[in-house]
Amino acid sequence: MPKTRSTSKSSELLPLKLYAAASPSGFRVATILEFLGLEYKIQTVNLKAKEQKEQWYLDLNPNGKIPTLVDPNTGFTITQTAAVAQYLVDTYDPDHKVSFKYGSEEYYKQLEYINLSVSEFAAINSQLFFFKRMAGTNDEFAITHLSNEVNRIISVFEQLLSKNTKSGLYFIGDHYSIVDASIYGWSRYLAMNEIDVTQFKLFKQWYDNFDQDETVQRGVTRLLHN
Ligand SMILES: N[C@@H](CCC(=O)N[C@@H](CS)C(=O)NCC(=O)O)C(=O)O
Repeated sequence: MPKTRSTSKSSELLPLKLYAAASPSGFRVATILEFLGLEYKIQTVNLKAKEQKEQWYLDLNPNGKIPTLVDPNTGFTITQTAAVAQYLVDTYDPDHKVSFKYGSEEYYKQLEYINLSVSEFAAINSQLFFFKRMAGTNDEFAITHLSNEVNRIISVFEQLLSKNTKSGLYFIGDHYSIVDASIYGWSRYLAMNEIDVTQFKLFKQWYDNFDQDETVQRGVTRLLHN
């Protein structure tokens, strides 16, 4: 069972350090840090300049991608957004503001949806983004296949949202969680990937609400203007 630190004494905590960029994975973690009310400093990693592949960064994150979180309060360095999200709630969310109680049904739903978010939604969107904007060729087969997959996953999200009694507001239960933050990352880039979400009514409603949330916007703004 995870051990949490008391956030009531968060003023005694040293600021956490987030290595990130204004990109889907950066927005996911910044949003969670904001929801938890944690102090954090951002070091922007210049992805275009390939700073993420420089040795000093690879020493922190051998996978050479953002984000990386360094927590001076525990001495831990964590990479991979799903692991960072789990670490943050295990360590700093004893009251389950953005998570669910260990061992509950909602806890396992959280695990399930986060896996869907990182292993399919994020990974496939990221490949689609590459073929649409970076590959320099027009590979119609890849673009059609990946666009169909993204649409399929959003239709799964639509079903998940409809199953929640708070239909269209939160993925699980009656409050935002690391699941919403995780799915939000690539949801911000669907228009850029030319994915039209108008047919997914609950997903669109969920996205608009989350995107307009003041706390979410604080994290987004910090990354955009760092
Ligand atoms: N599985 C990783 C994916 C992270 C990722 O794809 N980060 C992108 C930005 S959103 C990145 O650093 N791209 C630069 C690169 O691939 O070199 C995670 O969840 O943290």
